[in-house]
Amino acid sequence: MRRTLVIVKPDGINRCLIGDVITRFEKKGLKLIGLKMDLLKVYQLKDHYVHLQDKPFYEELLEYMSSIPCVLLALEGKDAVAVVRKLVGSTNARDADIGTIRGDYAMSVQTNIVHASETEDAAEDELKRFFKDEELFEYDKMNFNWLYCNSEQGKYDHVENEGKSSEAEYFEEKEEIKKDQENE
Ligand code: DAT
Ligand code: MG
Repeated sequence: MRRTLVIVKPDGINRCLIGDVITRFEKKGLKLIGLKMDLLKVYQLKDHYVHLQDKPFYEELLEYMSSIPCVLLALEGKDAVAVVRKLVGSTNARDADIGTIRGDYAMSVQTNIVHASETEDAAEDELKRFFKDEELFEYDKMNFNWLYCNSEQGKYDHVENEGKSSEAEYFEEKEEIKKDQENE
């Protein structure tokens, strides 16, 4: 399972979209493992947006993101980083696909409702930047077995022969191992 960060930005807060944004991720099947409101500090944002420091809109971006509190979500799921980016849509909300959060709710390249981590490495860095360890939770959620099949849950990971992904193959493999052991 992977973890990723989503920030409901100041425009998302002002447009009364916190609930809608959380609902989309929940309904998709992502597990909320952290949730809080926080006024983001400029020093945090300077790290967060370091890749944009030479852009003309950089100062404006820092000011906008620190203007009012944001809502931060830590989400967990299989391939969570890529899945969340797909649900969020492309940066320029006018180009974003309909059905995505940005495509459905926004008109701008900057006031585009949410931030979502771009890569798995970035996600881990960003979660550390904005959440303390004790603000992220591990718990069993009862929809897990309805969301993922056995191989997606990693139940066959111990099978030596890679590529055995279906349940039938797994049990065939187990039978063979059992027979071999009996014959030894
Ligand atoms: P994303 O948020 O899709 O990961 P990014 O990392 O390139 O996109 O940019 C981060 C944020 O910076 C983006 O959500 C809004 C702002 N931004 C990006 N391009 C911009 C532009 N041309 N003008 C104003 N703000 C921009
Ligand atoms: Mg980005």
